[in-house]
Amino acid sequence: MVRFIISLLLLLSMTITAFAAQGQSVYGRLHVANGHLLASNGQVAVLHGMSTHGIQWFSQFTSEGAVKTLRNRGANLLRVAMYTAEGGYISNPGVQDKVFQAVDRAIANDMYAIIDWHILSDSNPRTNEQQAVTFFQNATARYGNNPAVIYEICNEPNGNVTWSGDIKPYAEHLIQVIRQKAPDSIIIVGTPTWSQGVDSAAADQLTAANIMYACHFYAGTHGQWLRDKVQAAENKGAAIFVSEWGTSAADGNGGVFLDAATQWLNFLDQEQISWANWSLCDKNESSAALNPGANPNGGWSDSDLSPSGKFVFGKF
Ligand code: DCB
Repeated sequence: MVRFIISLLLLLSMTITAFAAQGQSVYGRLHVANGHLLASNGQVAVLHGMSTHGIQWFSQFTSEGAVKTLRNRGANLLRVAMYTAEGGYISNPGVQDKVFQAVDRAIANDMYAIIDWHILSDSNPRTNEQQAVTFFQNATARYGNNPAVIYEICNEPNGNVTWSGDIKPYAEHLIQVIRQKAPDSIIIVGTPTWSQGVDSAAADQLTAANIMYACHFYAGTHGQWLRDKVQAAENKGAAIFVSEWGTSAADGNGGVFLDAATQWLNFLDQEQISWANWSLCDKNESSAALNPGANPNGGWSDSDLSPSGKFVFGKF
């Protein structure tokens, strides 16, 4: 009986160690090996957190108080989504200052930060490739090889865009740019069809080190068929990062689909795949984690959290 209880406790503490939100001070420099994201000590690192909505619209939810609250609720990851179109960097490059401010706050709170070049309506990453080069030169001039910073070079390629013809050559170019100042940082590469085409990336992988491939899902739209694709990609040695997912349908609204989301998170836990949820904002849409009018300075109680936010904040 005593032995049983001891082994139960041991199992419990192992589970907690495996899934607790360890900060950068514990995990240290991340690297990719054998299709997994690993901490500096070689154990699997699991990052759980939130993506901002478009930083050109919702930077107020990356205030010092907001980021601290996110950390206190257990997140160890903040993804900063900088749209390229829709009033983002292409028409307003000054928006990068909002990105850097948010990233600085994540680092100050012992979190990892993803800098996301959020292509969407500009579906092909090659469309604004030169601007991407400039932006990532700026970002790496500021953060370089900082172990807390992860570079995501193309959110969701979509439309008539292929892995081998468009995304892979774009990635090879941007990796070479980023590597000049950030030789070891993790780089996440988006995949075709709104980052669901992990199969085409896995079939024709990049040869650079410390590369991960994005899989994005929305629980009301994408189900078992996409988990099967992730599993198959992992079986080919591709490292997967769910850098964006929602409890809603793919348009960011509808639902929320919490049973389907639970199935997804169980799968991600089992595979020890890291994730960031869309999104940390108070927009009147079901994927938003905060209720409309939530305080930008953080300190949110459960009544400030939307049904999606309550669910997701309970999973960090
Ligand atoms: C992705 C985008 C993200 C988008 C969410 C939800 O797009 F990365 O930018 O966010 O998923 O659609 C939404 C916001 C809205 C905003 C809109 C446009 O929640 O408030 O108005 O962006 O800026 C996806 C993901 C998957 C699919 C389609 C889209 N899909 N999409 O599988 O069909 O068309 O935006």
